[in-house]
Amino acid sequence: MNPLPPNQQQALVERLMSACGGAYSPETRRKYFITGPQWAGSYEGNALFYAKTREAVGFEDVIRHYAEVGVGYWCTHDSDVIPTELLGKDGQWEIVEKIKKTLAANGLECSMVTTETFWHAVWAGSPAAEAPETREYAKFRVRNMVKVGHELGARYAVYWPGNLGYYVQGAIDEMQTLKWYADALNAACEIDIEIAAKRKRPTLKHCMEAKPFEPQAEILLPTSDAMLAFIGSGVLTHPEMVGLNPEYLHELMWGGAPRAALARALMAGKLWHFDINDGYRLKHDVDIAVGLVNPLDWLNVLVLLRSHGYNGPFNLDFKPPRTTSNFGVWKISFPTAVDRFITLWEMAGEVMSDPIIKEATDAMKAGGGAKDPTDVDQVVAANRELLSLHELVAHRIFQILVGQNRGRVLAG
Ligand code: GLT
Ligand code: MN
Ligand code: MN
Repeated sequence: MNPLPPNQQQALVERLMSACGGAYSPETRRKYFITGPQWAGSYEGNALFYAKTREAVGFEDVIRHYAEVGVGYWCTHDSDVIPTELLGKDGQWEIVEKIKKTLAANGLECSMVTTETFWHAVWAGSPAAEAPETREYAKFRVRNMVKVGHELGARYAVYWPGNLGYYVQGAIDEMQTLKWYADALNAACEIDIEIAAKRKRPTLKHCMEAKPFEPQAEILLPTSDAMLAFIGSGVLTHPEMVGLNPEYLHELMWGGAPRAALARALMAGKLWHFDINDGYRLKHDVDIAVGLVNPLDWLNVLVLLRSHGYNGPFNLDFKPPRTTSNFGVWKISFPTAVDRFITLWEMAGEVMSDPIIKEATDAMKAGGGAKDPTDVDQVVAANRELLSLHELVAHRIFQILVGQNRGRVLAG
């Protein structure tokens, strides 16, 4: 093949994307509660060991591109769109007005707002640092974001505690730090109750997000389960207003089963928001797009969520790879992530109504009819053949994933 000059490369990308086929229309994509973060669309490809590979894009472009792709909802950190120095000042409200106009012009809604409490130098000692002024500043930031959230029409607020942890041991008292962190969440909930009453809107759903390894060496609330314990520990003044935003990869990173973590959150009635992406166990936060690493597990995740009526947002919290250009972010990264999600969601419906899986599951639930359940040999014998169906169900789900249930046959 001859080298392809740069001015012909976008055409190639477009031709190969359309050759892929299988794309949903923007109208179809908008029917799902899929949300697009400002920080994902504007990610410039930089990280600890990486320079930027893409140009900066502002919220006007990000929102317009999401609209073109068919992502109907947008979310943001405060400092993604408002310079830190302007937060809470008049200049903030001018920007918020522009955001409202841009959302309306593109037919998007703001689903969620989140407070950045990890990036700026002020958070070096965490949002629950020793100095009272740092903690007052943290309260100011979360309260301010609740106000902005109501103004933008958001229904959710997310909190990733970021630096809540330590590098060196003994420098912080874990109990004290957790109580101080609770003070910030309490401040957010209390102002939310006031604003919601004035505006005759429901209060926001305040969702905590855990990440096990970064950015501190040791993390005080590393998993969704740790956060459930924190919510139920008595330190929150409004625990009923606080739930979870688990991220698929963050549960996988510590070696957990994301499905089981989600099930525990569902059992607690706290699965309110869900960051969708993919990656590898026991590695850093690679934020790969949904379904590119673990499609079979993702299919099963969506069976679980569909079976138990999850109706919150699916937030595209992935990072378009730094090998992808600004053009590729909107031509490849977002449309393909959305389409894999929709495909897996619809496939989950196939799993749920598949007659083979249904019959196998019903048979296992009915059991073998042992007359005496205190007779261990009888119980084992009664289920011996039925339990082979576990493996058959797993195989059937694989067949659904690759289309064999619809007659796709390879070779032979
Ligand atoms: C940060 C983190 C994400 C969180 C964001 C929400 S911040 O990018 O890595 O997983 O969802 O604050
Ligand atoms: Mn996330
Ligand atoms: Mn992540």
